[in-house]
Amino acid sequence: MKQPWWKKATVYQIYPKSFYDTTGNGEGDLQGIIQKLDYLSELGIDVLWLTPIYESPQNDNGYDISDYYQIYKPYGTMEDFQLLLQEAHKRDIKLIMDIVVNHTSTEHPWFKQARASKDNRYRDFYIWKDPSPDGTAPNNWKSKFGGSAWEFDELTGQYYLHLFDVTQADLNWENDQLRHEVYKMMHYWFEKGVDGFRLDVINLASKDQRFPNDPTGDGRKFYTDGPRIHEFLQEANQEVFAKYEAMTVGEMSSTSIEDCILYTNPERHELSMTFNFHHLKVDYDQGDKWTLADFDFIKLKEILSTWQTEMHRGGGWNALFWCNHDQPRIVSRFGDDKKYWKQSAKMLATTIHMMQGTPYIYQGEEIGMTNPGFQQIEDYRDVESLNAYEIMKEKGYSEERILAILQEKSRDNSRTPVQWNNKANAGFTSGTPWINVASNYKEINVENALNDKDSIFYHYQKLIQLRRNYDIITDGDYQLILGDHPEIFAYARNGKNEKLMIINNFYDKETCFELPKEIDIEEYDIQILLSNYPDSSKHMKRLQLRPYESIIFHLK
Ligand code: TEU
Repeated sequence: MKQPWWKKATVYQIYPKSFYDTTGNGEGDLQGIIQKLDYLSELGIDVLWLTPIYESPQNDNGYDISDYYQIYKPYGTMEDFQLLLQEAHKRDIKLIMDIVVNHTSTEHPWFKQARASKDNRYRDFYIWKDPSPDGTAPNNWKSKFGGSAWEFDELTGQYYLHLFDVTQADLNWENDQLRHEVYKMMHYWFEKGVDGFRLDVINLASKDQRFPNDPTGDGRKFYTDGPRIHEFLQEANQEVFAKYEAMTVGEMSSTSIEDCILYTNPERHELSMTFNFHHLKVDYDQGDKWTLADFDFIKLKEILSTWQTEMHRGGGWNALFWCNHDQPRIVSRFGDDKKYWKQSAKMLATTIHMMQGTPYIYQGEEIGMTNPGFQQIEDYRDVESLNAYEIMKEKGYSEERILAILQEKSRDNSRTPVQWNNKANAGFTSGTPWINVASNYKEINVENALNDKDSIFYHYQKLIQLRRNYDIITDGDYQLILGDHPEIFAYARNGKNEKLMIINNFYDKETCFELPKEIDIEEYDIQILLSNYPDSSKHMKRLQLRPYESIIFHLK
């Protein structure tokens, strides 16, 4: 069977607001992306994922859509978009759009209509409920951005559901007409020539219609991977995705492996692949994001390995990633953004890129951008961070403690402008950037990366090439090695007559790797494909690994 094209692809995520500004208004734009396509070509990526560029009041930077058919004006026009698509395709780069259909902005005309009266024909496009008998919200479900998930609307005396911000009202996927409006909109973008979609929190679209109270939780078990979600995705696939050679990646919040196998096994005709976030919760204390904790390295290995093995077994497909616009920068998080900045950024890249799945690089990751370390609340822009700030204040946390938590956890950590060069505003804009540039831009920037043959950029470039040249990266079995080792993340990828061994030191001190006896390497020739030190040893049986040392061996 012919393999779908996206199995050997590497995706690059663009957060347009922070990518490159050509107008001087302080926000990036579509022309800015066009101007940087040659740079992205040089990196070697196959697909661009654009986070939402539609008309939006931007309360959640575009994840609150008020018109699915228009481009957000500060980003440019539909002509700019068409040109971007054309220029990307010219360079053999595909483009996928971010589709947000769990909710719309409350500024969307559907919601404005729905809100107007109980018998409006759009009323049922959203989720409205009467107050509880005691006058409070219909149930205790919580918004992911803090507080209740229900908002009372005076005019009609009912509450509407919002799993995110109060300006992001959840759509009612039980309504056939709504679903068909969604499919119609998806066709519109495919007809324009896009190559697929990233579907925002799509596994939250089907709610338990009893809307029960959740005495021991926040409600998520009643809408995560909900009762009809697989049916809805099969319908979307049949109505839309199957008609194009589309790549679809579902963003799955708090999902399970069992469900992700169902979402992505090709026989099910749902999606191409899924994002899950379990490996990025290993630095949460008691499951709470707004805490400071070291990351649990053993757990990290366990989670990533289980997803590797189980998805493979079940015929599913993983999206591989460390970074996106919701996550702090990985080099600041599981690496060392000071002394071993370069080594640790490369090590982290190798660890994730040699797994089975489709890897994603988030803008700036390829040059080792770090968290900005903002010092005051005024520097933050993100609705989630600003809400969390208020909630922590109410809990009585000191200003100092809150700022320390935000410095590690805020989504704004990844949203600072791409650092292009060492000039004003890192060359991102000639105006005032919508969010401050990280102060290390004089050292960490694209220009420096391109001028340094040993840069993180060229390491990513090589990883992308390796994936293209070695089928075993796409097809091989995954095997965790020395799972209990407190410093080393090692795994093998096993093919028919060959093997890859990926050996990574996750810490800033030397450690020793000893090859377990049961792994027989005698019959193979050993070659190093990539390492982050110039002189790594080929003596795989016993390796003295330097801080953050990372080596890919090919055995044939
Ligand atoms: O994120 C969904 C999501 O649940 C998270 O990754 C979220 O940022 C996290 O739970 C907060 O702690 C998606 C988008 O990626 C995000 O930017 C949007 O804000 C969100 O959906 C709502 O559309």
